[in-house]
Amino acid sequence: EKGTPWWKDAIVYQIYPASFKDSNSDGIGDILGIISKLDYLEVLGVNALWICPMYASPQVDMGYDISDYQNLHAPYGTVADMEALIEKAHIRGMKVLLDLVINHTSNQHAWFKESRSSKDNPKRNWYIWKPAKYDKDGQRQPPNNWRSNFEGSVWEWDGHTQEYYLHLFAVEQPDLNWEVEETRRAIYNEAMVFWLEKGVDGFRIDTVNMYSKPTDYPDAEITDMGTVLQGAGHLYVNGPRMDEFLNEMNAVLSRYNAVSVGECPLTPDLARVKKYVSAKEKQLDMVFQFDVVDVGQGKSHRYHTKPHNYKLTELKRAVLFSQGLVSPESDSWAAAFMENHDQARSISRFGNDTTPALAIRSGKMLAILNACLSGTLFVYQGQEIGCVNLPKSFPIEDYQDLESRRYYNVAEARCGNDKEELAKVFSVLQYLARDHARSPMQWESTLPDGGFTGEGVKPWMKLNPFTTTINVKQQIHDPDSVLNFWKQMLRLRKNYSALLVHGEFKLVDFDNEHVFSFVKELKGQKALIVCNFCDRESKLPSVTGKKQLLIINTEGSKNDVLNAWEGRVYLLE
Ligand code: ISL
Ligand code: CA
Repeated sequence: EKGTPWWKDAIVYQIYPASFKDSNSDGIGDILGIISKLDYLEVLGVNALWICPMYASPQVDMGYDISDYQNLHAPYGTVADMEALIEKAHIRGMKVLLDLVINHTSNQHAWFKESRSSKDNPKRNWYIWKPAKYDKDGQRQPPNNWRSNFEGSVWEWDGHTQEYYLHLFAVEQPDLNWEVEETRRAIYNEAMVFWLEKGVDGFRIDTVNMYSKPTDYPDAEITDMGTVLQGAGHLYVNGPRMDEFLNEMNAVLSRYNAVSVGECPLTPDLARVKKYVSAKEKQLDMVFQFDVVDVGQGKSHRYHTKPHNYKLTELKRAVLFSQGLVSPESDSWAAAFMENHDQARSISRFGNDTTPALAIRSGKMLAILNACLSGTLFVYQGQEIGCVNLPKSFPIEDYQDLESRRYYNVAEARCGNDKEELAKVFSVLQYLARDHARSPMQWESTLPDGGFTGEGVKPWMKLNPFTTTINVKQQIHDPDSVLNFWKQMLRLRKNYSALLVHGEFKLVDFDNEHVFSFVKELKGQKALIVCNFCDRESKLPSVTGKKQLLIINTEGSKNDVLNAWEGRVYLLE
């Protein structure tokens, strides 16, 4: 439709630079590697890229700890390589989004080095410093009981200046102080304008709802017994000055007509989400809500759960929540996704990865579900070939993510000799760890390189051993592959974009715990989507009217009976 911004119909492919493609056989993915795969991405049918942090960084948190916004992590390449990538993507009509990480920097950033150098340094208040508290025994205590996202307190003691600084994530990721206008201006200029001037089309904005903290830093109520530190996310997200900060940032973005996708954890409040993404509010174009990816995760801590511990109706309710943002009457917009670099593989979570045949079938069914959701669609690298989680035989020593490792270490200390308890902890990581998404892209069947790096070269993280059976090379010429099914689905999404991208989403037969069915509707046009989330056959829900089958992921011999993990899309007349 005329006047619709490009990003509404975009299909965005998320790239994790370390693990996408290594062009020079040092075992680490790089920008030239991405350039070498633009053909592949174009043929797949994506028309925008989101590149995870490629900036200079000590890599404590895989680049989400930035030490210089205007340089690249040397193994990834140079600023000139980025300019080449932007240019080459644009020639193909592909947009480029970068990851904007501005809630915190690395502790190696020049700003933090200055800030920590003395209490009267002009940049002292660019970060959040607080004096110690002392308990009744005169012991030094941090200002409050908040637990960081990567275990331990959010407060780190600095012996040099005798104060604590705040880090909601790792110790090496000190939080910037957004209360200071000079700091905000520096962020906009150094992290945003620099890259906007180079032609990037927008940003995925990391932890966008954490900039405005409650200035009194209250203790969190105790919900996690047995530990002093408490999850406090609900206290530091969506704080009092968020609207103001985002309006200010939006003014910078709109000078360049750039799109914004804010990462928005811990926000189950629809009114708050609507305000973030309503066009007239001039805050963000869309946000990543966590409702879908949080399904099956623990409430007080994401890993305090059991594998496959959720009901299909929970997944439906989560999908409905963000789908409700898209309708012809509203000026808000949604982002649809089931995977990213922080989540395990969707087939292993919501499909069935226990046999290759079921993994393929459920992977195609999830492609149907994803590609029929309204809003802007995001696909994570490897999702298009049906990647599954690392196998059970993949040892904890080969997991690389600091979140997994720290969580496991804490558990190991707690469990002592209780090997059974520790095995339970590991089973949750085998199901949910961020590592499952981060092992290198499976281009070919050969190990250890998987076509990701030079033949026989050891990659920075071990490949998923399933690369021998799940890889691009085998799928690209196989008409029945998951890859070719995704291509078909993306084509279908483009051909029926009014319905599939912009249509109104309505659940059908909500209480059904086996079949996920919904109707998409726009201006009298209607589509019906059914997905059987079940190892057994299920009945096709009855919907009145004539149905024309557009696509199915199985032979589909039986009309009103769905095979295990079967998905179908119908046009309704
Ligand atoms: O992934 C999560 C839990 O394991 C989330 O809580 C995640 O930490 C949160 O969504 C913020 O994520 C983003 O910022 C982090 C970084 O580690 C993640 O990779 C990034 O997506 C800190 O910058
Ligand atoms: Ca390399």
